[in-house]
Amino acid sequence: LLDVSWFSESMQAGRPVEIEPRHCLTVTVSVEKPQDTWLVAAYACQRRSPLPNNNQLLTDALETLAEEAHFCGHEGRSLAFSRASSVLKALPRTVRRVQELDSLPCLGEHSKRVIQEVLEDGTSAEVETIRQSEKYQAMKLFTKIFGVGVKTAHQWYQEGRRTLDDLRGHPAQLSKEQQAGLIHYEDLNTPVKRADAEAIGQVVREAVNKCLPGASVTLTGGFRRGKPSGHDVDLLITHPVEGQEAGLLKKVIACLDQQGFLLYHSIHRNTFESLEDSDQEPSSHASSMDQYERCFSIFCLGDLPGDAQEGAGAEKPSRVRRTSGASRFWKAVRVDLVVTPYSQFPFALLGWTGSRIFERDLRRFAKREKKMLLNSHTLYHLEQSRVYRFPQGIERMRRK
Ligand code: DCT
Ligand code: MG
Repeated sequence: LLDVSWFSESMQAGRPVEIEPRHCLTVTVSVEKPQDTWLVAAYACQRRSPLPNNNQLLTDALETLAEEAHFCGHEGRSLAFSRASSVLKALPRTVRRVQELDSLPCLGEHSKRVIQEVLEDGTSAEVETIRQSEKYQAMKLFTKIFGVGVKTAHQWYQEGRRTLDDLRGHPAQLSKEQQAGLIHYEDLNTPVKRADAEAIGQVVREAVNKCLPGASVTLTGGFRRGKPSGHDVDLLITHPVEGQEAGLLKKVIACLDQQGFLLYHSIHRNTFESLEDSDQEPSSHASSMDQYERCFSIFCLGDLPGDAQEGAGAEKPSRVRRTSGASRFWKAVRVDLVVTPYSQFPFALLGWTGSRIFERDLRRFAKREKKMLLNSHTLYHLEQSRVYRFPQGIERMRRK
């Protein structure tokens, strides 16, 4: 509040008005939220991973840059932008000024520049140029096809292909997986809701228990992190008696196929050595791909015809049903089925829960800070040359 008496005297005397602190009667200081809210750990596995994203506009921009770098084969650059985005996702409120980010890890100059642009103008010219570019649009379109990676997408782009119709014209050049991906393109790029994922989990659980009573099916991936929707359904299968799971996947797939639930499937056998045979140091390469037996599949998920008319906004779980119905009350959904021996299940569960950056940082944290190698099969102490085992037969012990 200004001392108004002084102010009006000066004005009347025609003196220039210069306001100084001594003319102030009271001073109001507005204090920003304390800095400690911005203390964010450098490893994703050490920071909070809230589901609500308070900085969607910023993280979308950074993820476009990450995606573009990935399309160009610049994995280090792509990872840097993904890490910057992951840090912003951990913040408890919306960023207003770029200076607020000074104390945060993983934010390079380039990321900060883009963030500043978005904060000031609502968009970043660089990001918009990428989004409009022919190459980015074609690469995005192609890599969203099931079974198509960056290499194939890039090759098609180089050959001058730009649209899905350009691919449909040459089906013989596509793998079986890619053909299925193209047929169900729209469905597979429509988010899967939690209720649908749980319905599919239940159908698989019934088939698994028919083939091997006592086996368990666990919904993992983004749904296990609490996400309300995802791009696929990730299911882990195991049995408390180690070894019983061998040969199970084939039987389960045959059972599901017989019931008409599968639009596509391909089984890949496991490539790991049994833990019994190997007390050696596990491979330390950064790939997140594990070596379990798995089936990449496309399920047919459908509401019963009556459900469409009921509606009235009420969301009800869809049911998985046969493809043979005359009406189009069904949707194709990507489902990954992964079979793990019981002793490796905890590591598989941890590895398949995600997110991608969380898992990457967890492995980095284990190696750098704890001198341990972690992957989706095991945990190994590098200095003690020791494998950490999950106690076998724990279920039997519990029952006793
Ligand atoms: N994963 C990983 N590294 C990768 C890819 C996947 O560690 N490069 C792990 C973490 C998540 C899990 O596998 C399942 O993968 P996705 O289904 O691709 O991820 P998601 O988090 O389940 O995403 P969405 O909800 O979209 O399916
Ligand atoms: Mg998933």
